[in-house]
Amino acid sequence: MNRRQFLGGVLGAAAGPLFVLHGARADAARHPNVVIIYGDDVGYGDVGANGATLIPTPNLDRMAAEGLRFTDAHCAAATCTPSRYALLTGEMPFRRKGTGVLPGDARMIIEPEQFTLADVFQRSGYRTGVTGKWHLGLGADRIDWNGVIRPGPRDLGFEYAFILPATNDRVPCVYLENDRVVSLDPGDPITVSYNAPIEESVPGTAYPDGQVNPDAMTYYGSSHGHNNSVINGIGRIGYMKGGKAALWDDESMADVLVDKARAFIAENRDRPFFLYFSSQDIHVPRTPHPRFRGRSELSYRGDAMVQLDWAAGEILAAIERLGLDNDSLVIFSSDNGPVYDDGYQDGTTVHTSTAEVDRGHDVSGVYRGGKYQIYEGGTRIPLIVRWPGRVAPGVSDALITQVDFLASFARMLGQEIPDGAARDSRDCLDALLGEEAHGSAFILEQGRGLAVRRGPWKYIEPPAAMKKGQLQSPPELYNVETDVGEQANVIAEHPDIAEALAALLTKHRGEGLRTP
Ligand SMILES: [Ca+2]
Repeated sequence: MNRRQFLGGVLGAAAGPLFVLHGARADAARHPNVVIIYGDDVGYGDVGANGATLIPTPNLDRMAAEGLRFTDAHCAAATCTPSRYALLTGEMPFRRKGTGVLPGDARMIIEPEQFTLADVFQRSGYRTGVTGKWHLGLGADRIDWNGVIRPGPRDLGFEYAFILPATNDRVPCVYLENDRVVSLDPGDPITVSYNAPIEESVPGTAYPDGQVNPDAMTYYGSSHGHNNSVINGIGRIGYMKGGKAALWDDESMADVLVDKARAFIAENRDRPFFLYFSSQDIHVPRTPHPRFRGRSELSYRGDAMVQLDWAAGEILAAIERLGLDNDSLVIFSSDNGPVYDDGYQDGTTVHTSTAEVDRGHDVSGVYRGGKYQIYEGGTRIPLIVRWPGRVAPGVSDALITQVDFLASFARMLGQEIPDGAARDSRDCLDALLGEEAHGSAFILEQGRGLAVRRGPWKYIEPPAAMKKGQLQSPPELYNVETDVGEQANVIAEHPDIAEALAALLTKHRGEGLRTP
């Protein structure tokens, strides 16, 4: 028994009676299953229920009609790795060095000792699993892709893990199931490099180098930065050798992940489970299965969204088929705001992040900007909560951030958060379940710099200059109720409000948001 298992046992036993769900029916037989269907780079405006008209998302629309749809929900940060770090740890990523977008061979950035969202469930007797994109690093040092790869998700409270190590545009392009590469031929060992091409003398199948041989990128070309090893005709970030039998097939990735999710749900039908279904859709390279091609009017990006909608529908159907509908709280959300061209010539006609609309489709809806940016489009993402018989259908304008999920589910399950852990996670369970309309009094948003939202106001601090001598952008203040598109910086008119919000931001740069 390692330290983690020991702690789990002690804390689990100390938590006392399991069912202390706020307002729950006294005859409730069990904790609800919790499934987070996590889209990747899905914008507020990519979902039909939020206004998309050129991408059909019937399953998500049904989920919204049967559940609670949020209009002011946020991921913690405007890019993948930091946002996912916050979701799982309840800590704002700016507090920890090394939580930027990670290369595919990075060491794990969550320490095994850290308390996680998965721990909340595991310590409450849940079966816990993750299927899909990980992108939080693996291992403690240099990764040997040919052996057992730990620490990993199974050291963070997930019993079962079937993952992409990083992203679908980064090597190695293989699945890991419970700490090992799936279908690896030991005679074709995997080597990964993020610095330079791998030398010929290194054993293992060689793949074309997209910079030397651009014709090898037959699926579609790179528009920027995706031209190292070419796998399945698609240029990737980083170099790999070996592992030919283990390579994933991009176009069947959604099918594979849905199959794993369905199996996990079926295996655990008799006890509460937590599933973090972390889809690769609609991150680049967007490679929807051929049966989804042409289903939207927006080429690969739109079709990948149709595929994600299908995946959400399959998961809901699996839950319904097992008779678990009323026992399952299902969340749909996204890890950060949307992006058009993100490195491939995949039919997206918008190539700059400042343009808002592609062929009549505005990925972030009425909000400004998208992925990477501090404006609302960077972090204001779709959030739907569906729990039939428990969460009344409707629309909520509550201010919500995913960093609060950990404390919210901890309260739902009567779990104590250990001292010093999850220090930015505040309990927003009542808002999540639609029993409270306002949500958090204020939240932080993270892009390159930080912003704070309180009431109608949003203050954006001037980000630190990237280079010496670079022009510092001025601070900004918006009224996001009257100016939802953040067009008019009114800082000159309201210096007092800006000052108060700047002080709030400074205070919480130093201390956690969950002050005792
Ligand atoms: Ca993302």
